[in-house]
Amino acid sequence: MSDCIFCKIAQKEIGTLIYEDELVAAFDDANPQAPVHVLIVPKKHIEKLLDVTQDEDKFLLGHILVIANTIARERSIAEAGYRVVVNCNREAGQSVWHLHFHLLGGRKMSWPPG
Ligand code: DGP
Repeated sequence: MSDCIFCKIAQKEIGTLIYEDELVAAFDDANPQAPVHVLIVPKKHIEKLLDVTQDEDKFLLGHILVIANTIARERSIAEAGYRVVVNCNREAGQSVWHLHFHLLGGRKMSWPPG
Protein backbone atom coordinates (compact mmCIF):
# COMPACT_ATOMS: atom_id res chain seq x y z
CA MET A 1 0.00 0.00 0.00
CA SER A 2 1.57 3.27 -1.12
CA ASP A 3 0.99 5.31 2.04
CA CYS A 4 1.89 2.55 4.52
CA ILE A 5 5.10 3.22 6.45
CA PHE A 6 5.83 -0.48 7.06
CA CYS A 7 5.31 -1.28 3.35
CA LYS A 8 7.89 1.40 2.56
CA ILE A 9 10.35 -0.04 5.09
CA ALA A 10 9.73 -3.63 3.89
CA GLN A 11 10.32 -2.52 0.31
CA LYS A 12 13.54 -0.74 1.38
CA GLU A 13 12.33 2.69 0.26
CA ILE A 14 13.22 3.97 3.75
CA GLY A 15 14.95 2.67 6.88
CA THR A 16 17.21 -0.33 7.38
CA LEU A 17 16.25 -3.99 7.40
CA ILE A 18 17.99 -6.41 9.73
CA TYR A 19 16.46 -9.44 7.98
CA GLU A 20 14.47 -10.16 4.85
CA ASP A 21 13.35 -13.05 2.70
CA GLU A 22 10.65 -13.37 0.07
CA LEU A 23 7.83 -13.29 2.63
CA VAL A 24 8.92 -11.11 5.53
CA ALA A 25 11.10 -8.19 6.59
CA ALA A 26 12.42 -7.23 10.03
CA PHE A 27 13.77 -3.96 11.41
CA ASP A 28 14.50 -2.31 14.74
CA ASP A 29 11.56 -0.53 16.37
CA ALA A 30 11.91 3.27 16.29
CA ASN A 31 10.63 3.50 19.88
CA PRO A 32 12.23 0.50 21.60
CA GLN A 33 10.62 -0.85 24.76
CA ALA A 34 13.49 -3.23 25.57
CA PRO A 35 17.21 -3.49 24.70
CA VAL A 36 16.17 -5.68 21.77
CA HIS A 37 12.94 -4.60 20.08
CA VAL A 38 12.54 -5.83 16.53
CA LEU A 39 9.45 -5.68 14.33
CA ILE A 40 8.77 -8.54 11.94
CA VAL A 41 6.28 -7.80 9.17
CA PRO A 42 4.87 -9.62 6.17
CA LYS A 43 5.96 -8.05 2.89
CA LYS A 44 2.38 -8.16 1.65
CA HIS A 45 0.12 -5.57 3.19
CA ILE A 46 -2.16 -7.08 5.84
CA GLU A 47 -3.79 -4.48 8.07
CA LYS A 48 -4.09 -6.52 11.25
CA LEU A 49 -3.96 -10.01 12.71
CA LEU A 50 -7.73 -10.31 12.51
CA ASP A 51 -7.53 -10.09 8.71
CA VAL A 52 -5.40 -13.18 8.10
CA THR A 53 -7.07 -16.13 6.43
CA GLN A 54 -6.36 -19.79 7.06
CA ASP A 55 -5.81 -20.79 3.45
CA GLU A 56 -3.64 -17.85 2.41
CA ASP A 57 -1.72 -16.94 5.53
CA LYS A 58 -1.14 -19.95 7.77
CA PHE A 59 2.31 -20.65 6.31
CA LEU A 60 3.22 -16.97 6.59
CA LEU A 61 2.26 -16.79 10.27
CA GLY A 62 4.27 -19.88 11.17
CA HIS A 63 7.19 -18.55 9.16
CA ILE A 64 7.17 -15.27 11.08
CA LEU A 65 7.49 -17.15 14.38
CA VAL A 66 10.38 -19.23 13.05
CA ILE A 67 12.12 -16.02 11.96
CA ALA A 68 11.46 -14.53 15.41
CA ASN A 69 13.41 -17.47 16.86
CA THR A 70 16.24 -16.92 14.38
CA ILE A 71 16.51 -13.23 15.23
CA ALA A 72 16.27 -13.96 18.98
CA ARG A 73 19.28 -16.25 18.64
CA GLU A 74 21.18 -13.74 16.51
CA ARG A 75 20.52 -10.98 19.05
CA SER A 76 21.55 -13.28 21.95
CA ILE A 77 18.23 -13.07 23.81
CA ALA A 78 17.03 -16.60 23.07
CA GLU A 79 18.32 -18.39 26.12
CA ALA A 80 17.50 -15.75 28.72
CA GLY A 81 14.01 -15.24 27.34
CA TYR A 82 12.07 -13.13 24.90
CA ARG A 83 8.53 -12.15 24.11
CA VAL A 84 6.61 -12.03 20.82
CA VAL A 85 3.62 -9.69 20.83
CA VAL A 86 0.95 -8.72 18.32
CA ASN A 87 -1.30 -5.81 19.17
CA CYS A 88 -4.56 -6.17 17.23
CA ASN A 89 -6.92 -3.21 17.04
CA ARG A 90 -7.20 -0.08 19.14
CA GLU A 91 -7.72 -1.38 22.68
CA ALA A 92 -4.71 -3.65 22.32
CA GLY A 93 -2.63 -0.63 21.35
CA GLN A 94 -2.21 -1.13 17.62
CA SER A 95 -1.00 2.14 16.13
CA VAL A 96 0.43 1.10 12.75
CA TRP A 97 -2.02 -0.57 10.40
CA HIS A 98 0.27 -3.12 8.84
CA LEU A 99 0.49 -6.44 10.71
CA HIS A 100 3.67 -6.58 12.81
CA PHE A 101 5.09 -8.92 15.41
CA HIS A 102 7.12 -7.30 18.20
CA LEU A 103 10.16 -9.33 19.30
CA LEU A 104 11.29 -8.04 22.70
CA GLY A 105 14.13 -9.12 24.95
CA GLY A 106 17.24 -8.16 26.83
CA ARG A 107 15.54 -7.32 30.11
CA LYS A 108 13.26 -9.01 32.63
CA MET A 109 9.63 -8.74 31.56
CA SER A 110 6.64 -8.36 33.83
CA TRP A 111 3.24 -10.00 33.57
CA PRO A 112 0.43 -9.15 33.03
CA PRO A 113 1.23 -6.65 30.29
CA GLY A 114 -0.16 -3.15 30.69
P1 DGP B 1 1.87 -1.03 17.67
O1 DGP B 1 1.58 -0.06 18.75
O2 DGP B 1 1.73 -2.47 18.13
O3 DGP B 1 1.10 -0.76 16.41
O4 DGP B 1 3.41 -0.85 17.35
C1 DGP B 1 3.89 0.04 16.41
C2 DGP B 1 5.36 0.13 16.63
O5 DGP B 1 5.95 0.64 15.45
C3 DGP B 1 5.80 1.04 17.76
O6 DGP B 1 6.53 0.28 18.72
C4 DGP B 1 6.69 2.09 17.12
C5 DGP B 1 7.02 1.48 15.77
N1 DGP B 1 7.14 2.41 14.69
C6 DGP B 1 6.21 3.32 14.29
N2 DGP B 1 6.64 3.98 13.20
C7 DGP B 1 7.86 3.47 12.91
C8 DGP B 1 8.80 3.75 11.88
O7 DGP B 1 8.62 4.60 11.00
N3 DGP B 1 9.95 3.02 11.89
C9 DGP B 1 10.19 2.04 12.82
N4 DGP B 1 11.36 1.39 12.75
N5 DGP B 1 9.32 1.76 13.80
C10 DGP B 1 8.17 2.47 13.84
